[in-house]
Formats: sequence, C-alpha cells, structure tokens
Amino acid sequence: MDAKICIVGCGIAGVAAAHRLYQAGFRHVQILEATARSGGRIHTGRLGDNIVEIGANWIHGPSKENPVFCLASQYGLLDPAALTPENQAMDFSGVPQWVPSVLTSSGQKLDHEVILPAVEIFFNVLDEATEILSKAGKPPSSLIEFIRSEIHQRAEKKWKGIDATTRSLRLCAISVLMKYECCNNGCATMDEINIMARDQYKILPGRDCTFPGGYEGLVKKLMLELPGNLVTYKTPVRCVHWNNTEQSKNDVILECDTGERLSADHVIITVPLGFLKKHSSTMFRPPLPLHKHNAIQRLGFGTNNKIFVEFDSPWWDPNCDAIYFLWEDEDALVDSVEDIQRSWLRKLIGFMVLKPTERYGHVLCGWIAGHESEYMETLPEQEVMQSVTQLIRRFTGNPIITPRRILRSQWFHQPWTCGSYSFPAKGSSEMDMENLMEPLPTEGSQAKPLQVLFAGEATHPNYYSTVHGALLSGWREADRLISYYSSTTQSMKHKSQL
Ligand code: 6YU
Repeated sequence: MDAKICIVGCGIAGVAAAHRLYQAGFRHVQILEATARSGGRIHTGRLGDNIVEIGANWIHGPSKENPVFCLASQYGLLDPAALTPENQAMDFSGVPQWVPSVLTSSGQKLDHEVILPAVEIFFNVLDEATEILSKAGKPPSSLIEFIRSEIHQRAEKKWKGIDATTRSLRLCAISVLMKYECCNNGCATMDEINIMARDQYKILPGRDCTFPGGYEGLVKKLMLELPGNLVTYKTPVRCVHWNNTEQSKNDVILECDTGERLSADHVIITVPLGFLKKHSSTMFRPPLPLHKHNAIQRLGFGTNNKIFVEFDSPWWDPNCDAIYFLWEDEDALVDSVEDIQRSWLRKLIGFMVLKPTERYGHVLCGWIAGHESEYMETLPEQEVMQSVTQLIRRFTGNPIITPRRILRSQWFHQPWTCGSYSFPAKGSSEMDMENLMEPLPTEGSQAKPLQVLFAGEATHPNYYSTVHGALLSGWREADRLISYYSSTTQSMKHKSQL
C-alpha cells in the first residue's frame, strides 16, 4: 500500500496503530516520538535490583474482552495465576481488591470492623449517585457536598448507637476513600468529576494482574513484529499543517523541533490529552475547529503519581496488600489540602505492598494525586524521602523505621505528557469525547478526507485512562484508514470495469 502514514507518539496507541497498519500491508508507516524511548506512559524502571512500574501497573479486567490481556497471554507475558478461568471471572466492580491495613495519625492500627461500614456506605453512594441525581433532574453543583449530605443521611440511619469516636474514624476513612477516588480518576478533587458519566466507564471482569517482567514487555513484543527503523526518536512534532491547499498533492506537513519537515498522506495524533491542553492552539495550522478545541479544554486530565520506597526488611503484616493512612482530624470528608506546601503529604493515601517479595524486594508503592502530587514533583528526592519517613514513623508509632531509597514518578512535569490520565470532568459530556476522536477535516468538508486522525487513551469512550483503551483507539484509527483504502480501491476497480 503506497499511502504514507505518520503517527505522532510511540505510546501503546501509536504502536498499536502502526502494528495494525503494517499487518494490513501498509509499508510507508513512520512513528515520530518526542522522547528517546517507546512506551510513553507504559514505563518499567528500576529501584536497585527490582523492577518498578513508573506508569501503568495493572491489566484492568484481565479477561477475554480485554485485548491487552489477550496479547499478553499470547506472548506468554503473564503468571499462570492470571490465566485461570477463575481469575478472569472475578468481578470487583471498581471496589479495591486488596487486604488493607489502616493506620491512624496517632499510631493506631484499626480493626476492619471499624472501617468496613465506611467502605460500604461510600461505594453505595457512588454507585447510586447517577440514579439519585437523574431523578433530581440536575447534576450537583458540588459532588463533594452531595457525598457529604448522602453519607450523613445514611450514617444517621445505619450507625445508630455507634460511639462518637468510631463514627468520627469512619468519616475520616471516607476522606481516605475520597482521596483514593482522586488517584483512581487522576483528578485533583472529586469536585472535578462529572459523576453523571460514571456509567460511561466499562469495568471488565477479572482480578487485575501485573506483568512479572514489566509492562514494557508488551510494547517490546509488538515492536519486534515491526521493522526496526519504523520509529524516529527524539523528534517532537511542533506543528501539523493540514488542509494544505498550496500543496499540489494535498499532503499534511509535519514540522518538527529538530527543524525537519515531513509530509504524509495521513497523520495519526496519539499525544496525551495533557499535551494537547497545553499545546493544541499552536500545534495545528489551520487551528482546530472550535468544537474540538472546546472538547480538549473541557475533558479532564490530572495527575496521579507513585512514590516507591524500599526497606531492608518489611515492617508491615505479611498478609497485608495495602496500608492506608487515616488522619484523625479529617472527619469533615475532605479530599484536598488547603496549605499544599506545608501539608501536601496528607494527600498520600497510603502504600501498596509490591508482591511477591522475591520479585520486587521489600518495596512499597505510595499513591498521591492532584495538585499536592504536582507540588511533590518539584521537591528534591531527599526531601520527599524525609517527609515519607516521618509520616511512616508517625503512623506506625515506630521511630526507627528508615527506608533504604525511594523513587517517585513526575508525570505532571514530563513535558510530553503533562499529567497522568484523562477523566470525564464536570462540564464535559460524551459528545466531547466523540469530538476529540473525530478525524479532520470534519464530515461534509470537500477537502481530502482523513488528513489528521486522533487516537490515545483519552479518545476511548468506555476505556479511557487505561492501556487497553489506548490500544483499542490505535486499532480504531488504523482500521479507519484500512477501510478507507479498501473502499477507494473497490470503487476504483468498479470504475475501471465500467
Ligand atoms: C492501565 C494501570 N495506571 C498509572 C500512572 C499513569 C498511567 N495508566 P502515551 O502517553 O503512552 O503515548 C503518547 C506518546 O506521545 C508519548 O510517548 C509521548 O512522549 C509522545 N509525544 C507527546 N507529544 C509529542 C510530540 N509533540 N511529538 C512526538 N511525540 C510526542 N492504565 O491500564 N493500568 O494500572 C494504569 C497508571 C501513574 C501515568 C496509568 C494505567 C494509564 C495508561 O498508562 C495510559 O492510558 C496509556 O499508557 C496511554 O497510552 P497512549 O498511547 O494513549 O499515550 C494504598 C494503595 C492502593 C493503591 N490504589 C491506587 C489506585 C490507583 C488507580 N489507578 C491506577 C492506574 C494505574 C496504576
């Protein structure tokens, strides 16, 4: 196939698009990548001798419908436990899948019975929110106010006779869960979320699993099936000149930071929504149509970072999967801090225990979202380590716990990502996502069709924010071009027969 197709960005969406096109016989495919590596937000790093996932961690919903799971199984990248029918059938519907240990700011360890009613009430409110609000006929002006009012009403009924201390601890636990939801959605506060779009995200069955050899193994396997020179690294695309009426061939011209100018018949843009939010007004000439520009600005893209902390030996219970930090003065249901510089660490929800130890060592992975997370990125690593050490000492009541080393992600300040992942923000709608993925020129135009196509996690209507969403979006745009060329070839054949 002669068409020249340039793909901007070598994350999983870009690799998936190239793979599909190459398999369909397109031989003039090129990926331009700003950084020196493939994978984008799939990034397996090292902490000492152990591997750590700086970006994506799990296959969310590892079951037959999930193409990442299917590819990873075919390539032999998963543990046998993840492949069992039982694992694939498990359904958690968004509720955390771990055995938690909850520590408080006065150094207590809380019993599960204290906390479980809070978990139940919180997820019930979220699950029922769309129905309640649809009946009410209008979205809430503040999701947090809605949650506060629902929780208080339900707690009034369900927690009758509960002593004031337990009641207060349960409300503090809801603050932890709200911060957890910020990590899950990649938002700064739950007030940013469009709760009416909660059903838009489709949860696939299966207990989330990881890649024993690292998530990047998936990208490497796909790339092995492509020609070695397909990707040009360290080549950021600065401007996409489309609808090029001066060009006799009507090509799209890509202007790169390196000074190079490349022409193509079609360009597939897979850069993160965070990058588009910051640069789309200068990245396209002519500028993007208003509805597309508005979609980029309205959809949400936020920060969720990890802080990996390694210890010489474990101080946590061997059976625990996650350690949560509950601040005993947060019973007012809060998910963000007022004085970020002084109190950013309050936003860290806790740590996940990386298992098995033989594979990961004695390493915990902390989670922190929002503006507090963005501020954390600006601090020297040593300062983050000191703050985390003090926090762990306070919550465990053990004054001598000392980490060996830490590693944190810095997704907000990564210039080609500008955050972690997308979410349906308050004020956005499903239409915005459709507008975001719509190719240029838009339908009805007389100009050459499919000049610029859009893929990437933020363009998937049901699986945004995930690796499988990104992969499917890459396949979707490749298929759009494949069917365009198969239909034009068909009609040319038809014409020549007449
Ligand atoms: C998933 C998961 N996951 C954690 C974190 C992050 C993400 N995701 P890419 O960005 O990959 O590629 C674009 C490329 O374009 C890139 O290479 C750029 O360099 C390049 N580029 C940009 N501008 C350019 C230009 N101008 N010119 C040329 N090139 C340019 N997904 O399925 N499972 O576990 C997670 C997670 C920290 C940051 C994730 C996860 C999201 C995916 O990583 C993401 O959707 C895709 O990789 C995107 O691919 P793409 O191709 O679209 O874009 C106590 C305790 C308990 C713990 N509980 C915590 C709950 C947390 C819940 N969240 C979990 C999510 C995680 C861990």
